This record gives sequence, structure tokens and C-alpha cells, in this order.
Amino acid sequence: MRVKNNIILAMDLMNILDAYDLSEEISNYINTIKIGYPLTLSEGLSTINIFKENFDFNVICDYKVADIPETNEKIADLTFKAGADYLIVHGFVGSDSIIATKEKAEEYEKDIFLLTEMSHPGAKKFLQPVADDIAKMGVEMNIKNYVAPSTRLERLSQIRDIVGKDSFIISPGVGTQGGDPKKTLNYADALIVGRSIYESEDPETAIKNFIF
Ligand code: BMP
Repeated sequence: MRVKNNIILAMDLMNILDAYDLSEEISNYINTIKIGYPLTLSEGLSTINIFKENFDFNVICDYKVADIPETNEKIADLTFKAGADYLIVHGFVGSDSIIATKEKAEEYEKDIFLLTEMSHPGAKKFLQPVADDIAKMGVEMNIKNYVAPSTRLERLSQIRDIVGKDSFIISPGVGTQGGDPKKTLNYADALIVGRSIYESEDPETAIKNFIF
């Protein structure tokens, strides 16, 4: 995947009109967005195609899929059928659940991102102790795409070492959550940025702060 300016906009808005306006404002600077539950539960899966048809964005669906294989497969099928290019899947549920989404992605000639450690403080308690093992499992499963935190650069760096330089890491937590975007790009291939852009009075100027 080629992510323009190494920025993925987290489109966590609650209605499609706002999301559309924002897309128009910044579409010169980005080619990839991430949509999650806020927009999908507000407006439905059909939003995916609105971004694809009008802006030609790559759309990463961040549904943090974390269920048994049979349910994961259904979620993946609905998401890729709706036009998603990528689906973010939790790693802690284990390889069988992940394989179910990966195989479904392959049917659509799409792919998944494996979520390792999360960026918020609470992730230290349960997720951090197993995050290296999740990344190692991903490598064994031949997964190429990962999500890892910008808020703990030493952890991001360790996860990069595990998944190798040829893997693709996208990293949330810059800006509002405190992560340093420039330092993050020493280890990650692209930044995931939400509020620092969509809550700004001037998103176009805000996005330029993340372009190096
Ligand atoms: P913001 O820049 O507003 O903090 O947004 C970050 C985005 O990345 C949100 O959509 C959030 O759900 C997501 N995210 C995260 O912040 N940390 C993670 O570990 C994984 C995420 O997907």
C-alpha cells in the first residue's frame, strides 16, 4: 500500500456529511482513511463506497475484530463486500480467528492489519505483556500489515524488530494522545491521525503539521 504523505486520517466523525466535507477539504493531502465504529454505526457500511467513489481513498475498516473464527469470517465478509480495502483484526484472540479473516480477505483480493499493542494507557495491563507474542504469531502467519502504538516508541521499535523491515506498520496515538509524529516515522510506515485534524478549526493547516 502507498499511503500519501504517510498519513491515514481516522475518520471518527458521527455523520457522513461532516466526513464528506472534511474529505473535500483535505483530499489533496491524503489517499487513505480509516473508518471505525463511530461512523459505521452512525451511517452504515455504505459509507465505505462513498469515500471510494468520490475520493478514490483506500479505506481501512477498523472494526478490531475479536471473535471466534466463524463470526470473524462473517464480519470480514460483510466488510469486504461493502468495499473495504483492509480490515483491522485483534491479535489476542489467536491464530484461528485471524486466519478466518485473512482467508476471507484473500477471497476478495484484499488484506488485514493485525493489531498488536494499543496506544492508550490501559493497554499496558493486559495487552502489552502479550504484544510481542502477537507480533511473532503474525510473522509466523505471514501477515504483512500491523498496528502498533506511537505513544510508546520503545514498544513500537521492538514490534518493528519482530515484524521486520519489510512489514508495513501503521501507528495511532500521535498528536492528541501525545505521540511524536516525526519520531514515530522512524519505526512506522504511516501515522493514523484523528482528532488533531478533524477537530481542528483549519484541518488543511493541521494536516501539514504531520507532513515531513
Ligand atoms: P486520535 O488521533 O483522535 O487519537 O485517533 C486515533 C485513532 O486510532 C482512533 O480511531 C482510535 O480508535 C484508533 N486507535 C488508537 O488510537 N489506538 C490503538 O491502539 C488502535 C487504534 O485503532
